[in-house]
Amino acid sequence: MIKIKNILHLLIILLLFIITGCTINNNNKEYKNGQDPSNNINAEYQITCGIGLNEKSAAYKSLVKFKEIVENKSNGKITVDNYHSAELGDDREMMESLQQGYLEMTVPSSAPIVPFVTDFSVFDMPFLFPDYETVDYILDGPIGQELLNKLSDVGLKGLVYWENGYRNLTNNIRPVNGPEDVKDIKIRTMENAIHLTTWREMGARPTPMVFSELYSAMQQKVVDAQENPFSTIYLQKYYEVQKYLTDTRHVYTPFVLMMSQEYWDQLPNNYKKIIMEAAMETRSYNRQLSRKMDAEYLELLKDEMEVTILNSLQRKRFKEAVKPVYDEYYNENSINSEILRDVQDKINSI
Ligand code: KDG
Repeated sequence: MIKIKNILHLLIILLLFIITGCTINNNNKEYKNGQDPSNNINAEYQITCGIGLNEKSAAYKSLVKFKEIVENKSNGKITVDNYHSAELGDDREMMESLQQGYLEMTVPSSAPIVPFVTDFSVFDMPFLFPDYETVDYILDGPIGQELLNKLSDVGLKGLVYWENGYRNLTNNIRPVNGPEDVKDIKIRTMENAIHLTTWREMGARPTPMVFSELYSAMQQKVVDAQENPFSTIYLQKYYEVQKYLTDTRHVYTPFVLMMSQEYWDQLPNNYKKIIMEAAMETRSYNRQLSRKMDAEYLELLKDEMEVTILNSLQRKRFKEAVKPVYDEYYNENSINSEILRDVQDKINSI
């Protein structure tokens, strides 16, 4: 009698499961559409990764390459499923998902990392990196690695730096040739104190906002301006809702390829080696692709927007206008200004 009752109980639960179509849980994870994407039954490990940029971005193309390398080198024992366009949340949400074990990998900008590891704020300093040579020298050197190591203290395993790129200003109010032209312009920034301070110093009115809300905010004129690399401006179609573009190149933002530390720790060493090899291979692939696309998309944007290319004197005036941001950074007790001093010393030594 007990046996029949148990079987009936099981059948009811199974029926409820089928009727409700409730989300498939796999390793404590919930997928947005209720489907478990790891359709490879041989997989021992399944990595799900989310980013904010769309499928045409260098970041997503680099994730596809990462997937290819990892699945080939592990003979399908590790599978990678990639999501784009903030389908799994914005940068902060995805990093929190890594910490909580609901997601294995993400690639945020360095700016949203700052609330987790303050020292990443060094990358938000305006006009810090004069060129790609200094970017690669710092990111791939001891200072860059020291920052990646700090992520482990907050449950995140920093692998390598990919590239978001040099950020440029777009707006709907007027052509911008100097800092005085951004006065009173409502500009969206990433959720980051230094970005806010930088634009306030120039007389603009900055508003922090997650990436996924930016297009509609400009469309509805909630903000007049934003700043992002040329590739993002083109691929997110910001030219549809923005009239003027200036190549300010005011900040270089890296992406950080990172995993859940908890997930990383339980991987066998041979699989950790495969993942690190894929991260290193895609690092150079990503930066080469990012730099190629940025140059190409600037040319395409010239057909869509009124573009101002600053001369050295104009760019110098922007640098002068944001100098107080450095004074504030060095005087701000809560920030480890030693890292900034190290970075500046190393850049000056090149
Ligand atoms: O995943 C995309 C985000 O990293 C986002 O930060 C991109 O530069 C960006 C922005 O302006 O928010």
